[in-house]
Amino acid sequence: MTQPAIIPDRLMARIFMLGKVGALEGGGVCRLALSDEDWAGRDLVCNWMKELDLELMTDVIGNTWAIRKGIESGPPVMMGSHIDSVATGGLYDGALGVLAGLEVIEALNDAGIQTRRPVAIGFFTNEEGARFAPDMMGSGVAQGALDLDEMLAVTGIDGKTVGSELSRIGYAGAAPVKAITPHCFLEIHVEQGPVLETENTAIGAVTGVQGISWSEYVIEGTSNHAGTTPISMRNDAGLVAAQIACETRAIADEFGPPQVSTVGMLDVSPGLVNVVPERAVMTVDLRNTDDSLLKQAEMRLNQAAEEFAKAQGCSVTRRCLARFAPVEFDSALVDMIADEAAALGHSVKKMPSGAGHDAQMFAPSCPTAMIFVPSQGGLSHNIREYTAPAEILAGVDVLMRVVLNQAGVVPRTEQKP
Ligand code: HGY
Ligand code: MN
Ligand code: MN
Repeated sequence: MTQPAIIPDRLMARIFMLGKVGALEGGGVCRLALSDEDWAGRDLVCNWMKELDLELMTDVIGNTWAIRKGIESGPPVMMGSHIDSVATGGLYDGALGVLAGLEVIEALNDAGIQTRRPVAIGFFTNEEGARFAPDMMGSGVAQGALDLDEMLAVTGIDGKTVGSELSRIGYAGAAPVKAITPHCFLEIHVEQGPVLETENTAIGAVTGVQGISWSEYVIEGTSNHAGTTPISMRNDAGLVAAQIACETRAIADEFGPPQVSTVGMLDVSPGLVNVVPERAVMTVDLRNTDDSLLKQAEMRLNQAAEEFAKAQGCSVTRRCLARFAPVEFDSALVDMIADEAAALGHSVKKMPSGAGHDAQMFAPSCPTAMIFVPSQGGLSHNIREYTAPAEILAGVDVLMRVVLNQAGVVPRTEQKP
Protein backbone atom coordinates (compact mmCIF):
# COMPACT_ATOMS: atom_id res chain seq x y z
CA MET A 1 0.00 0.00 0.00
CA THR A 2 1.36 3.45 -0.83
CA GLN A 3 1.68 5.20 2.53
CA PRO A 4 -0.38 8.39 2.19
CA ALA A 5 2.02 11.30 2.32
CA ILE A 6 1.15 14.39 4.32
CA ILE A 7 2.22 17.46 2.35
CA PRO A 8 3.47 19.94 4.96
CA ASP A 9 3.48 22.93 2.58
CA ARG A 10 -0.16 22.33 1.68
CA LEU A 11 -1.16 22.11 5.36
CA MET A 12 0.89 25.17 6.39
CA ALA A 13 -0.52 27.16 3.44
CA ARG A 14 -4.04 26.44 4.69
CA ILE A 15 -3.09 27.35 8.27
CA PHE A 16 -1.73 30.69 7.06
CA MET A 17 -4.73 31.29 4.77
CA LEU A 18 -7.17 30.66 7.62
CA GLY A 19 -4.88 32.83 9.76
CA LYS A 20 -5.63 35.74 7.43
CA VAL A 21 -9.30 35.54 8.48
CA GLY A 22 -9.69 37.76 11.51
CA ALA A 23 -5.99 38.62 11.37
CA LEU A 24 -4.86 41.13 14.00
CA GLU A 25 -2.46 44.01 13.27
CA GLY A 26 0.47 42.62 15.26
CA GLY A 27 -0.17 38.98 14.29
CA GLY A 28 -2.57 36.37 15.59
CA VAL A 29 -6.31 36.29 15.06
CA CYS A 30 -9.62 37.37 16.54
CA ARG A 31 -12.40 35.08 15.32
CA LEU A 32 -14.91 35.20 18.17
CA ALA A 33 -17.62 32.57 17.83
CA LEU A 34 -20.35 33.38 15.29
CA SER A 35 -18.73 36.72 14.42
CA ASP A 36 -18.18 37.82 10.81
CA GLU A 37 -14.63 36.50 11.11
CA ASP A 38 -15.81 33.09 12.34
CA TRP A 39 -18.33 33.11 9.49
CA ALA A 40 -15.61 33.80 6.92
CA GLY A 41 -13.40 31.11 8.43
CA ARG A 42 -16.22 28.59 8.31
CA ASP A 43 -16.95 29.39 4.65
CA LEU A 44 -13.26 29.03 3.76
CA VAL A 45 -12.99 25.62 5.40
CA CYS A 46 -16.31 24.46 3.90
CA ASN A 47 -14.99 25.37 0.44
CA TRP A 48 -11.89 23.28 1.07
CA MET A 49 -14.13 20.41 2.21
CA LYS A 50 -16.22 20.70 -0.98
CA GLU A 51 -13.07 20.75 -3.14
CA LEU A 52 -12.27 17.32 -1.69
CA ASP A 53 -15.68 16.02 -2.73
CA LEU A 54 -16.73 15.40 0.83
CA GLU A 55 -20.35 15.19 1.94
CA LEU A 56 -20.99 18.17 4.22
CA MET A 57 -23.46 18.37 7.10
CA THR A 58 -24.31 21.17 9.54
CA ASP A 59 -26.39 20.65 12.66
CA VAL A 60 -28.80 22.85 14.59
CA ILE A 61 -26.04 24.66 16.48
CA GLY A 62 -23.71 25.12 13.53
CA ASN A 63 -21.35 22.20 14.04
CA THR A 64 -20.17 21.25 10.56
CA TRP A 65 -18.51 18.08 9.42
CA ALA A 66 -17.55 16.46 6.13
CA ILE A 67 -17.45 12.75 5.43
CA ARG A 68 -15.14 10.77 3.12
CA LYS A 69 -17.00 7.57 2.26
CA GLY A 70 -15.64 4.16 3.24
CA ILE A 71 -16.51 0.98 1.37
CA GLU A 72 -18.78 0.22 4.30
CA SER A 73 -21.26 2.67 5.77
CA GLY A 74 -21.59 3.23 9.53
CA PRO A 75 -19.99 5.50 12.14
CA PRO A 76 -16.95 7.37 10.81
CA VAL A 77 -13.51 7.79 12.26
CA MET A 78 -13.86 11.45 13.10
CA MET A 79 -11.21 14.16 13.49
CA GLY A 80 -12.11 17.67 14.49
CA SER A 81 -11.59 20.84 16.47
CA HIS A 82 -12.66 24.49 16.17
CA ILE A 83 -12.31 27.60 14.01
CA ASP A 84 -13.40 30.19 16.55
CA SER A 85 -10.69 31.86 18.62
CA VAL A 86 -10.28 34.08 21.66
CA ALA A 87 -9.73 37.80 20.99
CA THR A 88 -5.96 37.42 21.20
CA GLY A 89 -5.78 34.06 19.46
CA GLY A 90 -2.93 32.35 17.69
CA LEU A 91 -2.83 30.66 14.30
CA TYR A 92 -2.88 27.10 15.64
CA ASP A 93 -5.39 26.78 18.51
CA GLY A 94 -8.27 24.83 16.94
CA ALA A 95 -7.26 25.55 13.35
CA LEU A 96 -4.58 22.88 13.46
CA GLY A 97 -7.07 20.18 14.43
CA VAL A 98 -9.44 21.09 11.60
CA LEU A 99 -6.85 21.61 8.87
CA ALA A 100 -4.71 18.61 9.84
CA GLY A 101 -7.83 16.46 9.48
CA LEU A 102 -8.43 17.94 6.06
CA GLU A 103 -4.81 17.20 5.11
CA VAL A 104 -5.13 13.57 6.25
CA ILE A 105 -8.19 13.20 4.03
CA GLU A 106 -6.50 14.82 1.04
CA ALA A 107 -3.46 12.56 1.50
CA LEU A 108 -5.79 9.53 1.47
CA ASN A 109 -7.30 10.82 -1.77
CA ASP A 110 -3.86 11.43 -3.31
CA ALA A 111 -2.78 7.88 -2.45
CA GLY A 112 -6.00 6.40 -3.83
CA ILE A 113 -6.63 4.67 -0.53
CA GLN A 114 -10.03 3.28 0.29
CA THR A 115 -10.95 2.72 3.91
CA ARG A 116 -13.49 0.36 5.38
CA ARG A 117 -15.01 2.97 7.65
CA PRO A 118 -15.89 6.48 6.55
CA VAL A 119 -13.48 9.19 7.71
CA ALA A 120 -14.83 12.57 8.79
CA ILE A 121 -13.48 16.00 9.69
CA GLY A 122 -15.49 18.53 11.64
CA PHE A 123 -15.43 21.94 13.27
CA PHE A 124 -17.56 22.69 16.29
CA THR A 125 -19.32 25.87 17.27
CA ASN A 126 -17.96 28.13 20.00
CA GLU A 127 -15.27 25.94 21.47
CA GLU A 128 -13.66 28.95 23.17
CA GLY A 129 -16.62 30.26 25.15
CA ALA A 130 -14.97 33.71 25.04
CA ARG A 131 -17.99 35.52 23.54
CA PHE A 132 -20.70 33.10 24.69
CA ALA A 133 -20.12 30.96 27.80
CA PRO A 134 -19.72 28.03 28.28
CA ASP A 135 -16.88 26.80 26.14
CA MET A 136 -17.15 23.59 24.09
CA MET A 137 -20.74 24.72 23.47
CA GLY A 138 -21.30 23.20 20.01
CA SER A 139 -19.67 19.87 20.72
CA GLY A 140 -21.40 19.80 24.11
CA VAL A 141 -24.82 20.22 22.49
CA ALA A 142 -23.97 17.74 19.71
CA GLN A 143 -23.09 15.09 22.26
CA GLY A 144 -25.98 15.79 24.62
CA ALA A 145 -23.96 17.37 27.44
CA LEU A 146 -25.57 20.81 26.95
CA ASP A 147 -29.20 21.66 26.15
CA LEU A 148 -29.77 23.08 22.67
CA ASP A 149 -32.49 25.60 23.55
CA GLU A 150 -30.61 26.81 26.59
CA MET A 151 -27.48 27.35 24.52
CA LEU A 152 -29.32 29.10 21.67
CA ALA A 153 -30.69 31.52 24.28
CA VAL A 154 -27.27 32.35 25.79
CA THR A 155 -26.51 36.06 25.61
CA GLY A 156 -22.92 36.95 24.82
CA ILE A 157 -20.60 39.62 26.23
CA ASP A 158 -21.92 41.97 23.52
CA GLY A 159 -25.61 41.37 24.26
CA LYS A 160 -26.31 39.21 21.18
CA THR A 161 -27.73 35.67 21.54
CA VAL A 162 -26.20 32.49 20.12
CA GLY A 163 -29.42 31.73 18.22
CA SER A 164 -29.64 35.11 16.52
CA GLU A 165 -25.95 35.13 15.55
CA LEU A 166 -26.12 31.55 14.28
CA SER A 167 -29.03 32.47 11.99
CA ARG A 168 -27.34 35.71 10.94
CA ILE A 169 -24.31 33.84 9.61
CA GLY A 170 -26.45 31.14 8.03
CA TYR A 171 -25.06 28.20 10.00
CA ALA A 172 -28.22 27.05 11.76
CA GLY A 173 -28.22 23.67 10.03
CA ALA A 174 -30.78 20.91 9.55
CA ALA A 175 -28.97 18.01 11.18
CA PRO A 176 -30.32 17.31 14.68
CA VAL A 177 -28.46 17.11 17.97
CA LYS A 178 -26.50 13.86 18.26
CA ALA A 179 -26.69 13.46 14.46
CA ILE A 180 -23.40 11.66 14.49
CA THR A 181 -21.75 9.29 16.96
CA PRO A 182 -18.32 8.53 15.56
CA HIS A 183 -16.57 5.16 15.66
CA CYS A 184 -13.85 7.12 17.44
CA PHE A 185 -12.88 10.79 17.78
CA LEU A 186 -9.34 12.13 17.36
CA GLU A 187 -8.20 15.72 17.89
CA ILE A 188 -4.71 17.05 17.25
CA HIS A 189 -4.04 20.29 19.09
CA VAL A 190 -1.17 22.49 20.20
CA GLU A 191 -0.43 21.78 23.86
CA GLN A 192 -0.89 25.42 24.85
CA GLY A 193 1.37 24.83 27.82
CA PRO A 194 5.10 24.43 28.57
CA VAL A 195 5.39 20.70 29.28
CA LEU A 196 6.43 19.21 25.93
CA GLU A 197 8.90 21.98 25.16
CA THR A 198 10.41 21.89 28.67
CA GLU A 199 10.80 18.12 28.49
CA ASN A 200 12.01 18.27 24.89
CA THR A 201 9.26 15.87 23.83
CA ALA A 202 7.71 15.81 20.38
CA ILE A 203 4.27 14.30 21.00
CA GLY A 204 1.75 14.38 23.83
CA ALA A 205 -0.56 11.35 24.05
CA VAL A 206 -3.32 13.09 25.96
CA THR A 207 -4.91 11.02 28.74
CA GLY A 208 -7.79 13.36 29.50
CA VAL A 209 -8.91 16.90 30.34
CA GLN A 210 -8.96 18.56 33.77
CA GLY A 211 -12.14 19.86 35.39
CA ILE A 212 -13.25 23.41 34.50
CA SER A 213 -15.29 25.83 36.62
CA TRP A 214 -16.19 29.30 35.32
CA SER A 215 -18.09 31.78 37.51
CA GLU A 216 -19.29 35.35 37.14
CA TYR A 217 -19.44 37.39 40.36
CA VAL A 218 -21.50 40.60 40.53
CA ILE A 219 -20.80 42.83 43.55
CA GLU A 220 -23.16 45.70 44.36
CA GLY A 221 -22.08 48.57 46.67
CA THR A 222 -22.76 52.30 46.82
CA SER A 223 -21.14 54.93 44.65
CA ASN A 224 -19.84 57.77 46.75
CA HIS A 225 -17.40 60.66 46.76
CA ALA A 226 -13.78 59.48 46.91
CA GLY A 227 -12.78 62.54 48.91
CA THR A 228 -15.55 63.11 51.37
CA THR A 229 -16.65 59.58 52.27
CA PRO A 230 -14.92 58.23 55.39
CA ILE A 231 -13.55 54.71 54.92
CA SER A 232 -15.92 53.43 57.61
CA MET A 233 -18.91 54.61 55.62
CA ARG A 234 -18.03 53.04 52.26
CA ASN A 235 -19.64 50.13 50.44
CA ASP A 236 -16.79 49.73 48.00
CA ALA A 237 -17.65 47.10 45.37
CA GLY A 238 -14.22 47.53 43.79
CA LEU A 239 -12.47 46.59 47.02
CA VAL A 240 -14.57 43.41 47.36
CA ALA A 241 -13.71 42.43 43.77
CA ALA A 242 -10.04 42.95 44.48
CA GLN A 243 -10.27 40.80 47.61
CA ILE A 244 -11.99 38.04 45.62
CA ALA A 245 -9.22 38.25 43.03
CA CYS A 246 -6.53 37.90 45.71
CA GLU A 247 -8.37 34.94 47.26
CA THR A 248 -8.61 33.36 43.79
CA ARG A 249 -4.82 33.38 43.53
CA ALA A 250 -4.35 32.32 47.17
CA ILE A 251 -6.37 29.17 46.47
CA ALA A 252 -4.03 28.16 43.64
CA ASP A 253 -0.96 28.98 45.75
CA GLU A 254 -2.20 26.97 48.73
CA PHE A 255 -3.64 24.00 46.79
CA GLY A 256 -0.54 23.82 44.62
CA PRO A 257 -0.37 22.27 41.12
CA PRO A 258 -2.33 21.26 39.16
CA GLN A 259 -4.82 23.76 40.69
CA VAL A 260 -4.93 26.92 38.61
CA SER A 261 -7.12 30.00 38.96
CA THR A 262 -7.64 33.08 36.83
CA VAL A 263 -9.55 36.34 37.04
CA GLY A 264 -9.87 37.04 33.31
CA MET A 265 -12.37 39.87 33.38
CA LEU A 266 -12.86 42.54 36.07
CA ASP A 267 -14.98 45.59 35.42
CA VAL A 268 -15.84 48.25 38.00
CA SER A 269 -18.44 50.99 37.52
CA PRO A 270 -18.72 53.80 37.14
CA GLY A 271 -14.94 53.36 36.73
CA LEU A 272 -14.01 56.97 37.54
CA VAL A 273 -11.07 58.23 39.48
CA ASN A 274 -13.05 60.09 42.12
CA VAL A 275 -16.02 57.74 42.64
CA VAL A 276 -16.13 54.80 45.05
CA PRO A 277 -17.25 51.90 42.79
CA GLU A 278 -20.90 50.93 43.19
CA ARG A 279 -20.64 47.76 41.11
CA ALA A 280 -18.06 45.22 40.01
CA VAL A 281 -18.43 42.32 37.58
CA MET A 282 -15.70 39.70 37.34
CA THR A 283 -15.05 36.19 36.08
CA VAL A 284 -13.15 33.41 37.81
CA ASP A 285 -11.75 30.35 36.02
CA LEU A 286 -10.78 27.47 38.37
CA ARG A 287 -9.35 24.17 37.12
CA ASN A 288 -8.05 20.96 38.62
CA THR A 289 -7.61 17.37 37.46
CA ASP A 290 -9.27 16.26 40.72
CA ASP A 291 -12.98 17.14 40.87
CA SER A 292 -13.21 16.95 44.67
CA LEU A 293 -10.40 19.49 44.99
CA LEU A 294 -12.08 21.65 42.36
CA LYS A 295 -15.27 21.56 44.42
CA GLN A 296 -13.31 22.54 47.52
CA ALA A 297 -11.80 25.47 45.66
CA GLU A 298 -15.24 26.60 44.48
CA MET A 299 -16.72 26.37 47.97
CA ARG A 300 -13.83 28.22 49.57
CA LEU A 301 -14.03 31.05 47.05
CA ASN A 302 -17.80 31.40 47.32
CA GLN A 303 -17.59 31.54 51.11
CA ALA A 304 -14.82 34.12 51.00
CA ALA A 305 -16.75 36.24 48.51
CA GLU A 306 -19.77 36.31 50.82
CA GLU A 307 -17.60 37.32 53.80
CA PHE A 308 -15.74 40.03 51.88
CA ALA A 309 -19.02 41.51 50.64
CA LYS A 310 -20.68 41.40 54.08
CA ALA A 311 -17.72 43.14 55.70
CA GLN A 312 -18.09 46.02 53.20
CA GLY A 313 -21.87 46.24 53.34
CA CYS A 314 -22.06 45.03 49.74
CA SER A 315 -24.00 42.20 48.13
CA VAL A 316 -22.49 39.54 45.89
CA THR A 317 -24.15 37.12 43.49
CA ARG A 318 -22.47 34.26 41.61
CA ARG A 319 -23.56 32.84 38.25
CA CYS A 320 -22.06 29.62 36.91
CA LEU A 321 -20.79 30.15 33.35
CA ALA A 322 -19.34 26.69 32.79
CA ARG A 323 -18.80 23.54 34.82
CA PHE A 324 -17.21 20.42 33.33
CA ALA A 325 -15.91 17.49 35.39
CA PRO A 326 -12.51 16.02 34.50
CA VAL A 327 -12.63 13.60 31.56
CA GLU A 328 -10.57 10.47 30.89
CA PHE A 329 -9.77 9.53 27.27
CA ASP A 330 -9.82 5.98 25.91
CA SER A 331 -6.70 4.26 27.22
CA ALA A 332 -6.37 1.93 24.22
CA LEU A 333 -6.46 4.88 21.84
CA VAL A 334 -4.02 6.81 24.01
CA ASP A 335 -1.69 3.81 23.97
CA MET A 336 -2.04 3.61 20.18
CA ILE A 337 -1.02 7.26 19.83
CA ALA A 338 1.98 6.67 22.07
CA ASP A 339 2.94 3.50 20.16
CA GLU A 340 2.56 5.12 16.72
CA ALA A 341 4.61 8.11 17.84
CA ALA A 342 7.35 5.84 19.15
CA ALA A 343 7.23 3.75 15.96
CA LEU A 344 7.88 6.94 14.01
CA GLY A 345 10.84 7.63 16.26
CA HIS A 346 9.26 10.51 18.14
CA SER A 347 9.63 11.08 21.87
CA VAL A 348 6.19 10.91 23.47
CA LYS A 349 4.67 11.65 26.86
CA LYS A 350 1.28 10.68 28.26
CA MET A 351 -0.22 13.77 29.86
CA PRO A 352 -3.52 15.44 30.82
CA SER A 353 -4.76 18.55 29.07
CA GLY A 354 -4.88 21.82 31.02
CA ALA A 355 -7.17 23.32 28.37
CA GLY A 356 -10.69 22.28 27.48
CA HIS A 357 -11.26 20.73 24.06
CA ASP A 358 -14.11 19.52 21.87
CA ALA A 359 -12.73 16.00 22.27
CA GLN A 360 -13.82 15.93 25.90
CA MET A 361 -17.44 16.11 24.78
CA PHE A 362 -17.06 13.00 22.60
CA ALA A 363 -15.30 10.92 25.26
CA PRO A 364 -18.50 9.68 26.93
CA SER A 365 -19.97 8.40 23.65
CA CYS A 366 -17.05 6.93 21.71
CA PRO A 367 -13.35 6.09 22.12
CA THR A 368 -11.65 9.48 22.10
CA ALA A 369 -8.08 10.73 22.39
CA MET A 370 -5.90 13.71 21.50
CA ILE A 371 -2.45 14.32 20.10
CA PHE A 372 -0.47 17.30 21.38
CA VAL A 373 2.38 19.05 19.61
CA PRO A 374 4.59 21.54 21.50
CA SER A 375 3.79 25.22 21.98
CA GLN A 376 6.82 27.49 21.79
CA GLY A 377 7.33 29.05 25.22
CA GLY A 378 4.11 27.33 26.31
CA LEU A 379 2.27 30.32 24.88
CA SER A 380 -1.36 30.24 23.80
CA HIS A 381 -4.38 32.54 23.83
CA ASN A 382 -1.62 34.91 22.79
CA ILE A 383 -0.91 36.27 19.31
CA ARG A 384 2.65 34.91 19.51
CA GLU A 385 1.42 31.30 19.72
CA TYR A 386 3.79 29.21 17.58
CA THR A 387 4.57 25.61 16.68
CA ALA A 388 7.20 24.79 14.05
CA PRO A 389 6.12 23.03 10.83
CA ALA A 390 8.35 20.02 11.60
CA GLU A 391 6.67 19.64 15.00
CA ILE A 392 3.26 19.88 13.35
CA LEU A 393 4.25 17.28 10.75
CA ALA A 394 5.28 14.86 13.50
CA GLY A 395 1.85 15.11 15.07
CA VAL A 396 -0.04 14.82 11.79
CA ASP A 397 1.96 11.72 10.83
CA VAL A 398 0.83 10.12 14.10
CA LEU A 399 -2.76 11.21 13.41
CA MET A 400 -2.61 9.63 9.93
CA ARG A 401 -1.41 6.30 11.29
CA VAL A 402 -4.09 6.15 13.97
CA VAL A 403 -6.78 7.05 11.41
CA LEU A 404 -5.57 4.29 9.05
CA ASN A 405 -5.60 1.83 11.91
CA GLN A 406 -9.10 2.80 13.03
CA ALA A 407 -10.64 3.18 9.55
CA GLY A 408 -9.07 0.03 8.09
CA VAL A 409 -7.31 0.16 4.72
CA VAL A 410 -8.91 -1.80 1.89
CA PRO A 411 -6.35 -3.91 -0.03
CA ARG A 412 -6.08 -2.88 -3.70
CA THR A 413 -7.57 -6.27 -4.72
CA GLU A 414 -10.74 -5.56 -2.74
CA GLN A 415 -11.18 -1.93 -3.74
CA LYS A 416 -14.61 -0.93 -5.00
CA PRO A 417 -14.87 1.07 -8.25
O1 HGY B 1 -10.84 27.47 28.02
C1 HGY B 1 -10.34 26.52 27.44
O2 HGY B 1 -9.69 25.70 28.03
C2 HGY B 1 -10.52 26.35 25.96
O3 HGY B 1 -9.58 27.15 25.30
N1 HGY B 1 -11.85 26.67 25.55
MN1 MN C 1 -8.57 24.95 21.29
MN1 MN D 1 -8.43 28.04 23.06
